[in-house]
Amino acid sequence: MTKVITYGTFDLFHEGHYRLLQRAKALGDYLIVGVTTEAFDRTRGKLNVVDSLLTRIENVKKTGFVDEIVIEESIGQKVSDIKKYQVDIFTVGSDWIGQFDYLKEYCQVVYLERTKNISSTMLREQNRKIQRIGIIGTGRIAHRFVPEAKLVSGVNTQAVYNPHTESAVRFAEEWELDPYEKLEDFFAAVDSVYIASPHETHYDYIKAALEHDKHVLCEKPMALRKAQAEEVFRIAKGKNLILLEGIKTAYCPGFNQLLGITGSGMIGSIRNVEACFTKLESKDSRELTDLQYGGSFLELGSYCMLPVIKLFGGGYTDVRFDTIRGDNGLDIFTKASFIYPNGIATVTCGLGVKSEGRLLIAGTKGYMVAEAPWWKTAYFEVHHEDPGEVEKYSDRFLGDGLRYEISDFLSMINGNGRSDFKLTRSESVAFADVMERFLEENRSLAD
Ligand code: C2G
Repeated sequence: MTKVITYGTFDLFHEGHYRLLQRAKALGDYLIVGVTTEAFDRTRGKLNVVDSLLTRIENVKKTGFVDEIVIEESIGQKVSDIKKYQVDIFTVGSDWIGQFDYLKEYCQVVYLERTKNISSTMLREQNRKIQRIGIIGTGRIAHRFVPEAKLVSGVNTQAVYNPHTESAVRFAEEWELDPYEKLEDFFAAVDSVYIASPHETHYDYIKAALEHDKHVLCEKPMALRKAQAEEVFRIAKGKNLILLEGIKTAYCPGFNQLLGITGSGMIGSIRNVEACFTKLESKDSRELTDLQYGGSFLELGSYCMLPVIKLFGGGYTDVRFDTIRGDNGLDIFTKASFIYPNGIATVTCGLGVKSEGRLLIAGTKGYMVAEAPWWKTAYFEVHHEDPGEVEKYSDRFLGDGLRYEISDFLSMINGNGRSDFKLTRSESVAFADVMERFLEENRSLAD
């Protein structure tokens, strides 16, 4: 008798799960399925699991393919299950290719092709749709998006668009998605879009997506002009669609804990915010060669402005930019100084100058400090007058951290949980306003 084992969360049970179990059963005579506990899913960083363990087990059972169910509670369990149940074949979907090769020491390992397209209308008890997400753009950040989205239950990344067909096809092959070269067809295949194209194309893509009634998660900087940001938010609101700027820091648990503490009054009234982020880039990178839309401020300014605008708002009385330029005239280092009626802030960004990359928030009773990489907030300290009095805070920042914004995006679409306070429309408009001022001062804005 050939014994087969597979594992999964099997949340919001769909045809991808069904087809996986069907083919897993066909690999042998006896199928064991390990269903993950909520606690295990939490430790491996899976977010938004909706169904209870019992419901998920019931759904797996209902397929009729399963001979035995076990509960998966920890990372090391697969090896012990394989030994304990004398398993011949371990199988899992191809989205895991390579990751379970270590089990080859104990049994045969088979990766079954993942089901690319999940129908959005498949009805379940809760009548909840799987959000079919399509990606516009195929650069570095788009590559990070797919594995992060996989860890958010209830979304399925299934399509990619790039006007350069070759890039779309290559990306689609790597991540098992459908490539599209026509925007109309792409929009028809998805419920919402993630925009990760070059900065200057965001506005047109956002408008097009909203016109096609798609929710939008757009990489930062979402817009480079204030009026454009206001316009797209107006359209989204009028159509009851979600439009969210993807600044990952805004959605991560550690940064929200930090903001919560500033709000508690623990360091008194905030008077100074200094945020610095530098990342050395090679001279021929897009960031340092695109004379119109490259440069340190456009690349990193959104992260650094986030704590400033969150804590002080958009009502500064003055902002000035001091830049150091590279040989081609592009800013390789920028300091933006904001003056508020009751506080001051500096934002420091570097692509060709390296600095410490710290976030410092000073108040009338103490200060908070988060060292680099504070934009992936995992640890920060609260200091007071007495240097010995230091409170230390830490939180989880898992993987590339995009899962947090994807999870909030999904919650907003489903209308459960009010996450929009994490990055409000007026805050995104304020970022666009600063970007526009910077571009006006530093470059002639091309229309
Ligand atoms: N699957 C699939 N097609 C999809 C979605 C999922 O073939 N469109 C497969 C997955 O590859 C996996 C199974 O269905 O083999 C269960 O998927 P999930 O519930 O998402 O569980 P997963 O996070 O993949 O857990 O220890 C757990 C395992 O590592 C797998």
